[in-house]
Amino acid sequence: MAKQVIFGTPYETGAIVKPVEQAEGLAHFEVNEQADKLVFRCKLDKNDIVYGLGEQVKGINKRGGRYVSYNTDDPNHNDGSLSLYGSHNFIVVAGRKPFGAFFDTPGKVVWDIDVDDSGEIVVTTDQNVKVVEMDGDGAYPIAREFLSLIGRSFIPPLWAFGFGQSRWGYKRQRDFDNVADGYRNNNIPLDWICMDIDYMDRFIDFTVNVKRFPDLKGYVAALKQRGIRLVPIIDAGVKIEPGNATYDEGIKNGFFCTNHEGKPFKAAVWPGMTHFPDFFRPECREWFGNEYRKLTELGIEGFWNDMNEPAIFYSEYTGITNSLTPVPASEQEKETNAYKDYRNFYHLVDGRRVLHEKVHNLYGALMTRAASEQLDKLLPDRFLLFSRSSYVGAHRYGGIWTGDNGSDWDHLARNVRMMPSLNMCGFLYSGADTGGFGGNCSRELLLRWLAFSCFTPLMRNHTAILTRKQECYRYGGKEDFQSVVSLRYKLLPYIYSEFVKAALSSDMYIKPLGFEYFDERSLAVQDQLLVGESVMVAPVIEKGAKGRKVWLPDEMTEVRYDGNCFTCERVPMGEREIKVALNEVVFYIRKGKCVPVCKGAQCTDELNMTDVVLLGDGKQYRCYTDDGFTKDVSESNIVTLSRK
Ligand code: MIG
Repeated sequence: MAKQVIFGTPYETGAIVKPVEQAEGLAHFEVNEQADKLVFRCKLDKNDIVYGLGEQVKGINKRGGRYVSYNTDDPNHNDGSLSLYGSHNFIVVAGRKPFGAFFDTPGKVVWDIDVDDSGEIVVTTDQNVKVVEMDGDGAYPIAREFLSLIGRSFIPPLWAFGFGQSRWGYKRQRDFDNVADGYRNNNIPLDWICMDIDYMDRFIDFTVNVKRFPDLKGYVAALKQRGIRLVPIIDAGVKIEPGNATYDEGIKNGFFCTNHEGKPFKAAVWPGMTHFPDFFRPECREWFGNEYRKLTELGIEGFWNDMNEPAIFYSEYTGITNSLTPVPASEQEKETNAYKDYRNFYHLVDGRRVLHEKVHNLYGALMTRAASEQLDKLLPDRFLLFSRSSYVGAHRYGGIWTGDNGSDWDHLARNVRMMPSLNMCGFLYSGADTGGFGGNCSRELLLRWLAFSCFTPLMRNHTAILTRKQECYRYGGKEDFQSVVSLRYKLLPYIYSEFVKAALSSDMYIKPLGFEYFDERSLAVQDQLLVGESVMVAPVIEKGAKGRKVWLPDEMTEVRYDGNCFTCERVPMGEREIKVALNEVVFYIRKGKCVPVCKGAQCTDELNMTDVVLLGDGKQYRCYTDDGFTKDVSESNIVTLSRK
């Protein structure tokens, strides 16, 4: 049962969609009201595990660190960083008396979780916050109750579960042809290619550089014939330039965030000086969302929203900021200039001027909502949409990627640990930049990362401008890449089914092992996960490793895919040392469960998802299938497959 206590007059974030009973006071936290903040304290038992916080660094178990919910563009983050691109204020304390807590505020929240073995959680917010507490029989049922409170996850079309290729630096049609040809000619499957900022006319949203794309509409159609979709980027800032239709209309209607004087606030991002749309206003969301029409009319069916923390290079007040000069971890507690800018502009919320800082964490989420609500009207079928910045609730409107990471093994490990936390907070359609954004990705790292991303709903290879070319076919020995990426397509009947079933039943798609196995090893493991109801993954995430140690909490079927066939072997409970070659992916099927696999294809349009074989020792599998794009996603599309 969930109960809530409201302190002050918090801004309604829209995160929770079900009615929650009011309580007299909090059951798990002691509250201390100070002049300008609220401090919540909760004692931890020695063995309590603290799960949650979505897009955050460190472990699946959050004990031993400070975390700050304050959406931040930090391309150089590491395990000492305090804030990333999204804020997901939900935790579950699992132990003798499990409970969950959601601190619902669009402002900053500071979490000190057993820092220096303090044995307590200290949560600091401003005076206005809604706190929802949930009791339950364990971490998993509590997380599921939370998911039911925040509403159904966004469900993209099937092609969005195919493999995507991206690079900041693709400019003209030729570059996209090269990617399409590179994948098709090398028989490595591909479903979509991202268009980064260079497709636009001088980085102006909703424009297309016609020199680079003389006939984008024709080109979109031609690529679609080959089973490849184009997914353009949209940035938050609108270029200040009379004649830019989006700017003109925004000015005419007063749709932009304002400065102290009530004039549109100016900040520089990629297009130069811009104004930020005031997504807090419904009429502004409708207007901005409708602008996507300029691209859907050309046949575009998917978008990614960027720079919506919002990221600011410099502003009319504060000069150069952190986006161009990253703040070293040691100095992160000092304020950056972007943070100062957040005190320099305002939103209009229900007719009242509200300082951005107070509602900061909702900005990107509301951009996603703006796009999603209108795309839903503009397009007959499901669409792909994912955002960089987010807050709980935005998961109903789109997915997220985890922002700028790096081409190193730490980031792969962090991706693994972050996935279950994101799922707890609603973000089922998520994933990291596979291969890493900053830096040069080695062949080995890319193959290992792809082998893990095979299981994340969003599977996209993305990298920054000036880094080593990171498309799979750029590396020697293409057979290894064919093997790993084709596994994704063979697994799609399972991945798609498990994703949709999780969305429809307020469930997680990726879980910590400790949500279903309660032995000491399973509760402690940080590099193995449960994927859907049948699979456990144990990815190789160590440089130079020929394999790894795997903890089996139960007897399972070990499945090895090497590009030719699946080899299955029953393996006993306990620790196991396995070898995994670079062309292989090894995963486990739980006792009594099965996984449907199909033949695979070069793209989802060509995939036959009904002709499947069941792996594992289970008798039956509940398989979700539809045409891949219908908006009518329902339980009635689930069929029970039985082993012949
Ligand atoms: O300031 O559009 O996170 O994925 O390639 C960088 C260029 C802006 C940041 C995104 C990244 C994207 C890049 N963008």
